[in-house]
Amino acid sequence: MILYGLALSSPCNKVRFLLHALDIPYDFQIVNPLSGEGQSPAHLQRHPAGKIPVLDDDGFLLFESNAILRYLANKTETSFYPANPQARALVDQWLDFASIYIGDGMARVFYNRRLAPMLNREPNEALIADGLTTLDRFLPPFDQQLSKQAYLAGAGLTIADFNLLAILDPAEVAQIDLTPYPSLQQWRDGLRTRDFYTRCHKSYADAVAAMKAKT
Ligand SMILES: N[C@@H](CCC(=O)N[C@@H](CS)C(=O)NCC(=O)O)C(=O)O
Repeated sequence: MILYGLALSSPCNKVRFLLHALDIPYDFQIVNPLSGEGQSPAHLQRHPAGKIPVLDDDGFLLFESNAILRYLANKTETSFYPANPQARALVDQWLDFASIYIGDGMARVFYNRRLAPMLNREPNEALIADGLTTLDRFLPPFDQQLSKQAYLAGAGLTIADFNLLAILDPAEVAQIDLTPYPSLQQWRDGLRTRDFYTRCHKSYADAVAAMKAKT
C-alpha cells in the first residue's frame, strides 16, 4: 500500500493513524503541495486536482481522506467502523460534523497563521477571525460529547476519533487555545500517547520541525 502525502497534512495524518492502528504496512511517499509537487503530471494522474492524500492499494487509487478511512475500515472489518447501521451512522455523523466545521475552522487559522508566512504570503486576519468564531461555536458540542463518553461515537475508538485528532493536531502550533474544553483535551492527551500516534510522530510540532530541517 502506498500513501501519497505530507506529514504536516491533517487529512494525510488521519489515514496514517488508522493504518498504524490496523498495523497495515505502507510506503509513505512525500508529495509536498507547498512546493508545487501536487501539480506535477505524475500526481495529477493520481488526483484530478493534485491534492493529498491519495492511497494506492495495489493499483486501486483513492482520494478524499474520509473515503480512504471508510475504505480501509470496510476492507479490514475493524471495530473502528462498526457494522451495526446505527452505530455506523453515529460514527459517520461525528466524522462529518468534525470535518465540515472543525476542519474548516482549523484550516483557516492554521493556513493564515502558519503556512502563509512560510510561503511569504500575507496572512488574512479576517479569515483567522472567522475560523476562530467557527471553532468557538462548534468545539463545545465535541467537548460535551467527550464529557459523557470515552470516544466520540461511544465507548470504543473509531475512525471519527482519528479524524478529529488529526484535525486538532496543529492546535498548539496555530496558537489555538483548547483549555476551555477539558474533556476534549483529556481525550486528545490520551490518544497522543497511543502507539498509532507516536509511530506517526512524537508531536505535531516535531513534524513541523522535521519538515523545516529538511527545507
Ligand atoms: N477534503 C480533502 C482535503 C485535501 C486537501 O485539501 N489537502 C491539502 C493538504 S492538507 C492539499 O492537497 N492542498 C493542496 C491543494 O489544494 O492544491 C481530504 O480530506 O482529503
